[in-house]
Amino acid sequence: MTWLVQITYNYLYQFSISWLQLLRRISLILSLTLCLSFIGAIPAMAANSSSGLLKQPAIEITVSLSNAANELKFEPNHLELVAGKRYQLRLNNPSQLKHYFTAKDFADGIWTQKVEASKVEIKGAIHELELKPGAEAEWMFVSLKPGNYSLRCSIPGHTEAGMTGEILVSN
Ligand SMILES: [Cu+2]
Repeated sequence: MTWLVQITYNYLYQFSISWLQLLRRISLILSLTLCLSFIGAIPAMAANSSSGLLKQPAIEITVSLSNAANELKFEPNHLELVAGKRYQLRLNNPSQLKHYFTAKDFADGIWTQKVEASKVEIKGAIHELELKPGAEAEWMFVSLKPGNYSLRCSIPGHTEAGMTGEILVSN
């Protein structure tokens, strides 16, 4: 009789071990899947953009980098965008100095369709644009990630002189 108990016990013990291993495996697979789907979220949003978000008419925004009086400021220096909308950001530099439109964190949270400047079209990730005196550029993008981002001109001394701004992307 005892041997039967022993066998049953062994069987149950082994069964519970393999059950535990199975559970562990399932949770590992689950967390891996969650991890992968999280990593895949941004490209998935971008892929979504190509079908739906990119078809919506672009909202035009014009920003001047400095002005004819060479004042070190963006005009306007406060931009308000809405996540999931398509934008055409028109940049121009009416001054006699070169300036930068630098907004790295903002650029990380958008999906750039293209940047167009003097018959050249640039595609891919863009974080900063340099505009020489009299230059114009057009940045087409879809804003994705809500947040409050800082904008600045990265020419030495310009940020310090107040050539800064903020870009608010709301939900
Ligand atoms: Cu500047």
